[in-house]
Amino acid sequence: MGDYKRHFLLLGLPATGKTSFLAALYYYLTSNLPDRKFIEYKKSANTAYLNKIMNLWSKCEEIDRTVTQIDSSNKEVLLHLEDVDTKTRFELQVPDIAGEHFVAQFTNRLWEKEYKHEVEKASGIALFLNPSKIRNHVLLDDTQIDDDDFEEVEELEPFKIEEVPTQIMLVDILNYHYVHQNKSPIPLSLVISAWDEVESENIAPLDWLQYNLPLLYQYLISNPEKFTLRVFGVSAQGGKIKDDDLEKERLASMDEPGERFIVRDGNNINKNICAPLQWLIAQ
Ligand SMILES: Nc1nc2c(ncn2[C@@H]2O[C@H](COP(=O)(O)OP(=O)(O)OP(=O)(O)O)[C@@H](O)[C@H]2O)c(=O)[nH]1
Ligand SMILES: [Mg+2]
Repeated sequence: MGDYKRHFLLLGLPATGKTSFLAALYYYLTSNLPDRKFIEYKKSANTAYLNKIMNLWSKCEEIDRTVTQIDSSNKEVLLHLEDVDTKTRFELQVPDIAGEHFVAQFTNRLWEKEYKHEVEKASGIALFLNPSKIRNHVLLDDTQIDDDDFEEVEELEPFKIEEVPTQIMLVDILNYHYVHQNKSPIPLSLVISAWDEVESENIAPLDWLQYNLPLLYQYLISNPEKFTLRVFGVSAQGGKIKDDDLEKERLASMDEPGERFIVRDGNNINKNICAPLQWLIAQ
């Protein structure tokens, strides 16, 4: 039985669902759900943090922004897992890092030494995107100014680097990661979170990416020597709990919280919340 360590990065701009996913994953690992792929064979040293986020998740309460926690914006999380089918045991290291950290990588062009070590150790990345938090690109047509409107030029907002479109920021951040890591290509599990909010469109996650973030899509599929890509639509909560009391009540009253999971992988819809990590582990 080989014991080994797999180290993955949870990467994502602020409020993209990283902590909610981790909370849901921890529920899955420690629950009695049938047909689990992985179980926790030994308690994590980060159990207090994991229990805290899991309890909020199970009650459908909003989880604190990771950055607002007093002690740190980076929560080390080390899980001791066993693959149920093969009985292989391994350590899964998934630091829960605040999204602001990734915005700062883009705006300041700097990495902390510690983070560099995280990247060097990583054998895969789970990149989170929240469809309702995307800053869209501006079309050239939107910026055309007629002679009559000339005076308006004076009123244009100054450029703010933190306000560039989401996909530009992500391509840049991903390229940084590619340059500094040791595995080529890097397995990249792209998690489109809050999938419950797009689910009605009945679209495969890869197609969603192509239509909504074409630059990011093209960057990822045209650089197979950099990334091996798989796209998942994931709802860790099962629905909207913010500003929707009825939906929150419906979700919170479900007997089995694991029934809330929605995972879309291609055209397949299931409740296997660990799928994005399972795929990374298999690479
Ligand atoms: N509808 C819906 N909203 C979700 C889901 N998962 C997360 N959210 C919402 O997305 C927002 C951000 O969730 P977090 O899990 O805190 O995101 P994060 O990436 O950890 O954010 P930072 O720690 O700030 O970087 C919250 O308002 C959540 O309620 C989901 O499955 N469905
Ligand atoms: Mg967080």
